[in-house]
Amino acid sequence: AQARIGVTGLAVMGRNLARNLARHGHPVAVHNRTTSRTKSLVEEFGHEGTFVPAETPEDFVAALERPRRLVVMVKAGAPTDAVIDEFAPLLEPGDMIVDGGNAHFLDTRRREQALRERGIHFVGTGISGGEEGALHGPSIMPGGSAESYAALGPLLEDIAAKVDGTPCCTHVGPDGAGHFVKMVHNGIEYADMQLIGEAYDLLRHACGLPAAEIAEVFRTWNDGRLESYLIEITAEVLAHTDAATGRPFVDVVLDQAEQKGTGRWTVQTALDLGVPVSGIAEAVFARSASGHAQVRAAARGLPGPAPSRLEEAAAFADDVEKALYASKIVAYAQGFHQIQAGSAEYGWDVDPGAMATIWRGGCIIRARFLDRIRAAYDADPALTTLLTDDHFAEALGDAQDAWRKVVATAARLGIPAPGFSTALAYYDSLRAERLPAALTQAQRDFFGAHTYRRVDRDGSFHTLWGGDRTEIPG
Ligand code: NBP
Repeated sequence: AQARIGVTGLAVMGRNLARNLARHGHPVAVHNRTTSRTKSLVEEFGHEGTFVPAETPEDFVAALERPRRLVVMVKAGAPTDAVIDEFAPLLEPGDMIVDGGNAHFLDTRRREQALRERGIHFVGTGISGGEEGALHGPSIMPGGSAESYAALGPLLEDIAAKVDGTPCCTHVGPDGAGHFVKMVHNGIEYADMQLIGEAYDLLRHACGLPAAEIAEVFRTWNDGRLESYLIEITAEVLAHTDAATGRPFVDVVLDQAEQKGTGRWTVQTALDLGVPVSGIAEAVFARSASGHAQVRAAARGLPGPAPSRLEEAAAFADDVEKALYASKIVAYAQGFHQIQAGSAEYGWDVDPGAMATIWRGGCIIRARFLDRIRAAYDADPALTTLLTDDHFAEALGDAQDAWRKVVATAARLGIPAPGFSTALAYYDSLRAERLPAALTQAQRDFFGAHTYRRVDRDGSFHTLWGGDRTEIPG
């Protein structure tokens, strides 16, 4: 055995991850179903480190030091099961299969359990940062057993992104915890992108600013508390001119956003867990709505307000910055709520502050903001919601007037801002002394005898709505 670790599945992600390992001095066995990929990797990048090419699964497994560390980077879904079925019979107790694909965490739980019965560690691992991240340092979210992390962690931490010397990799928790957290990460990414999109749209259509000027606004924001990869690339995109037409690039891109499914998984899972991730859900729905071209075409002629423009663009841009920051706090608070709910449901004991720490670099949502989240959980590891952390509560308090103005302006001018609106509604729902949920519950008791609890006495009750309306124990 000559290799410390092996990677099978050498499309963009696997190839770059293998190169990252080799560049860090770890001899890496490489294998791919179609052997030409293995050959071209070694031909093109063999000089970067020690690669041990293998044509067959048997050769690949034989090339690995024991306990074996086998990283699978194939298309998520059936291919992952096919690869596990192919390799597991060749492994021995104590060996590890690391699935770095975008698997659903419930698949990971199923696979982990099946392999655990055979003594093999299955380590479902979220890897974020795309192909550039895989090569230069991704954010890595490994699940699986603590024992497997002891053997794998140092290697993964070595190739992960670093922020202030801290690797963007930590053991998330058992079985599917890593893929769960990666899923929520992607959901938060959807929400973040939607909010940025709305901020752009408001500046464009409420103030009439050209794309290039909005790029400048985003550049300014990127020097402040919103500093992040997503804000940075937004400025780049908005400043870009289409070579063919000379128009702003953003104006020649079809306005229908696609999705691969992790945002949808996040929302589906949140529904199952009963966690309100309205910011993520609005973002997923906004992408779906954008894609329904026929419905949009049918509705295009519906009446809206008379066109008007805001005069004070600079002041409004400041308000939008505040609305964006406040809405972003809400989106992250909801995402972290989901992580804590998933952790409780599946017994993972995920440390939310550690998740903020490993998202600071390597991944798409990397941002200065995540330091604030980590600080919030450092200050109070049992924090119920991020909204009440001192820093965030103060920021929300400072932003709320502007936030309301922006949401009201969007409504008045007929500019859709579902992300900003739902974030504000969530904030106000949590603040409310009394919610109309009391009425909802009373209605439920009326039509379905679902009972209700009272504010002044313990127990559950039912009113005889169809009779003399006396109250009886429920
Ligand atoms: P793809 O998702 O395009 O998968 C291609 C790889 O899967 C090839 O190596 C292919 O082998 C292999 N494969 C397939 Br398809 N079916 C197979 C089977 N039945 N048996 C063995 N191998 C099979 O590659 P990717 O874009 O590099 O992504 C890899 C994983 O990483 C995915 O799960 C993806 O969701 C995840 N991910 C991707 C990104 C990204 O930015 N692309 C980011 C984060 C995570 P072949 O060469 O023989 O066809």
